Amino acid sequence: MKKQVLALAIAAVLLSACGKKEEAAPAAAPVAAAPAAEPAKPAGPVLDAEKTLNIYNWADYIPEGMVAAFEKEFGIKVNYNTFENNEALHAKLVAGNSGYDIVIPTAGFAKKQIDGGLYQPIDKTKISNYANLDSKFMEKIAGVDPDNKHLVPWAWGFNTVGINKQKVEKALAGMPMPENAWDLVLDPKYTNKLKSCGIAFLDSPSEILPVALHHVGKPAYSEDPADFKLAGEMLAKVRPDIRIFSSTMIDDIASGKACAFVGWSGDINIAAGRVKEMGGKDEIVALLPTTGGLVFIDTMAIPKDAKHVNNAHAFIDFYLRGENSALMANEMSYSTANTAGLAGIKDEIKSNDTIFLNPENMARLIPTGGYSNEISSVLNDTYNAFKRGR
Ligand code: SPD
Repeated sequence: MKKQVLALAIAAVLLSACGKKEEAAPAAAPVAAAPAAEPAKPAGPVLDAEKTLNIYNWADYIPEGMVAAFEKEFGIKVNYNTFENNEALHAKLVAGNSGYDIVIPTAGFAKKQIDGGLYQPIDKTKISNYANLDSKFMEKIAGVDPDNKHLVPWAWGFNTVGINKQKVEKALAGMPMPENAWDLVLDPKYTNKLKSCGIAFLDSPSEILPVALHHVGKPAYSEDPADFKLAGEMLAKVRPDIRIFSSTMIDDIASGKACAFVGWSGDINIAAGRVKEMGGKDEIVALLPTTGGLVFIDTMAIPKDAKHVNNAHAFIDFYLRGENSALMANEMSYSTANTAGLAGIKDEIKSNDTIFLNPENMARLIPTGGYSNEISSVLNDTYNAFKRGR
């Protein structure tokens, strides 16, 4: 551990020596005439002449006020748009000229985007806070992005089963909870009962198929069409019981429209907090299935045709400040790969074992991965047939 801290400190020192070119950010207002001997204040980061930054991120995935804080400090106008799944982002990138300077793909999904040359390398010399990143995470991401050339972690979490405890207990009417929480949403024995209070699924092939494949005993990121057939048959059995397909289900959960859901850990925790804030009595819980939740690591990347590359680096550097990563974990209930953020994370978040997992739960998680372009038609067809119900 000590070694890691030392390594991070050394890296921080090396990175702080980065050069500055082009136009600097507006300097802070002078306070008083400085004595001649005082060292000059470091210049701000290099920015583009056009003070614009276009960001494309998942819905409900940034602390309130973070964009405004960046705009104020750097004098940059941020156009911030959201998408609902990796497929939507992918289509924009493949079409080209997306107009975005920063996008937030999931690492496993981004592999084919990297291989297809859709991103430009990150210039680490422009990111003084790069050393804040946890080397363990960077090694994981290097599996899809060798040498961490293109992807910088945003947050991580896992796809899992969530429930509204009181509503589920009532709908199950005395039937005990299954040992494996995935059965609540993937076994008709349970879905037949829970349909009365509403079952919601994330709406995307790459969110549902890995979970379904894993549940039928196949690799989550299988490339074998026969495995998809099996997963599709299993999904078809629960399809009549599913009420909602959505990738923005926080409100549906908090307002009681769904009682059991395949969702993202942080979004389920956000919904739980919202119910409490509204004085609701129901407990919303993200469960830790015995066979594991599906890990994802979301990352920042700069599209190859981005127009405001310096501004993008300035934002990435800003986001990697310890206090901003802490804000992210505190407000969005997702875990961070930023070691400098840990001290600022609230105890209630640190002690939530669906945000900061203990080693046992961590070991159970289904590792992150991605599908090749070759299997994507099988993946999409299986999902579409499931959603259509035939
Ligand atoms: N509220 C949005 C959270 C975004 C989570 N990204 C999930 C990617 C999983 N593949």
